[in-house]
Amino acid sequence: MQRLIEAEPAPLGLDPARTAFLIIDMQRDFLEPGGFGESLGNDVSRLAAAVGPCRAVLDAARAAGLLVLHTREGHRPDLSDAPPAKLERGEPAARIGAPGPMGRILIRGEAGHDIIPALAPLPGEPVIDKPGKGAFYQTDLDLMLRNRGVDTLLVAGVTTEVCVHTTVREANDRGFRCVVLADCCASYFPEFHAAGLAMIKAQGGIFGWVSHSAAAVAALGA
Ligand code: TIU
Repeated sequence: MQRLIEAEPAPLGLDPARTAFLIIDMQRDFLEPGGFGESLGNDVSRLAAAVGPCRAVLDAARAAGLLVLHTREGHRPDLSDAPPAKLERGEPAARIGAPGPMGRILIRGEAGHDIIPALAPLPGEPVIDKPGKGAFYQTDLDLMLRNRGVDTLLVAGVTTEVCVHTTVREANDRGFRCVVLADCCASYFPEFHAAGLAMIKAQGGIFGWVSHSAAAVAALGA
């Protein structure tokens, strides 16, 4: 059954059977002190506002039977999937792979790499481990979405202008309609969050739509 979600630049029709909720990198490494985000010099408390709205949409998406997918940015313990150009940035003691209070920074299997407990995946919900900022790069996300007949993505996560933006740009070029839920995303830089959302919906929705959690919950519950 077709639903309508309030969005900018215009409302968008969506079929729950062809819509997925994609939650990007809501990991301890980005949201909690002692992880990758803080190692880059960021105030990680700025991301907390996205958790509640994200949880509300997650509950609605599960109730509506949407495909829910979670992504995590991170690397193999031997760093063989991490480009040198990514590894060599930052203070040596705080680089990817360095030890921290939540284990080695941005490494798969470490505590910091986990999704935060409030948004923990349920058994059966795909978790996509990605080595880059975009969720399509070197992953099987595209295959999973096409196998399920998905054409529309509701997108949440962090950070707005980095992994959310990169993923939405990748998805748009692959033919997916992306609705970015503004209050379910966050950035260490409020001005980048605002500009990132503005860029998506400008020019008639040049690479997507922007909406918010209440509109998504309303559309999914209708
Ligand atoms: N640093 C920053 O803003 N973001 C990232 O490094 N990765 C994601 O956005 N997930």
